[in-house]
Amino acid sequence: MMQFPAMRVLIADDTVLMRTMLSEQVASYGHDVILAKDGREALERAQAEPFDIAIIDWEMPWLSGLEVCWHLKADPRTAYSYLILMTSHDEPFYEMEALDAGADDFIHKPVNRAHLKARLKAGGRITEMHRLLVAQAQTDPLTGVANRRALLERAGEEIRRALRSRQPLSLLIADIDHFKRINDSRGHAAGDEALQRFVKTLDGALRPGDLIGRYGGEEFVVLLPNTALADASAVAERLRQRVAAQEMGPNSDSFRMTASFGVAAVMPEAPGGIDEALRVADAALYRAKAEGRNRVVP
Ligand code: GH3
Ligand code: MG
Ligand code: MG
Ligand code: MG
Ligand code: MG
Repeated sequence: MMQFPAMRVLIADDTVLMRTMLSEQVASYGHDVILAKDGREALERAQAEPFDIAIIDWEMPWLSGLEVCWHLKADPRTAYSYLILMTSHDEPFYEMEALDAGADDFIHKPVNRAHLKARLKAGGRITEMHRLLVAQAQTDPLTGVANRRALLERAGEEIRRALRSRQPLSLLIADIDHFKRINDSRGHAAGDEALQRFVKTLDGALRPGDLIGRYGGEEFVVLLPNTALADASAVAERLRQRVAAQEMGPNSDSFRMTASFGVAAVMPEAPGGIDEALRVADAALYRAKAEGRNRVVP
């Protein structure tokens, strides 16, 4: 049975023997290992792929383990990774220096297996807590989809990906029609349930790479990678029909709900980026409402 979460562990040491020994032990617990043969490579690997824990040798050519710790703690992408500095020095001064440089823990060489295991376990607790906080900070608690902040972050990533792959990227805004009436006539709890059902309906009609985010109260944005404007409008139309056909509430008190959709291209048509695309989609949504709701306007 696994004793801590599966983690990505970066191991930086300038001796092959040490790297081999450490990586064998770490991998035996089910973790993924990333190897670096010196401090410079450790930073390169850390920037290229995120990791949860690093075991860093102090004495290495080019860049010492102490300097690696400084750099990793100064970079927001790795600032909360768990760093274990490793050295054969055993005076208390070194331990102090290590913690001061940003190391979270310290281990003596030669490395005792039980000590390393215990330290990985401590790092595993921090890793779990960090993952939980990141997930909570990105998720809308009512519906489980990305919150506005995470949505905008992901939009930035999707724009970069679309640029690299020269693929189109579109988005749509979906806004439930007369949602206030549902709250007013059936109560806020029923309104909450309707929001959850709405998201499930959208989710069930989208592709795995599409991303739903809660943009406002009863407004959701869907990012559609590899999708040009015309196809995005077709997606929105499919969502509109699914929502309108969905039976809501218990059988005795069933009702239906409709939504209006504004659609816009993000890439390559909107050089103003995500803000511009959201503005265009919002204007389209406004027209969809004005023209009678329960419709898609590109
Ligand atoms: P329209 O067709 O023009 O979009 O009308 P609407 O009633 O849907 O729009 P309006 O913006 O006037 O009202 C949105 C309502 O959504 C008001 C707000 O109380 C409700 N709402 C926002 N967030 C939540 C939520 O988390 N739970 C519930 N139950 N209601 C919410
Ligand atoms: Mg060394
Ligand atoms: Mg409104
Ligand atoms: Mg609405
Ligand atoms: Mg609204």
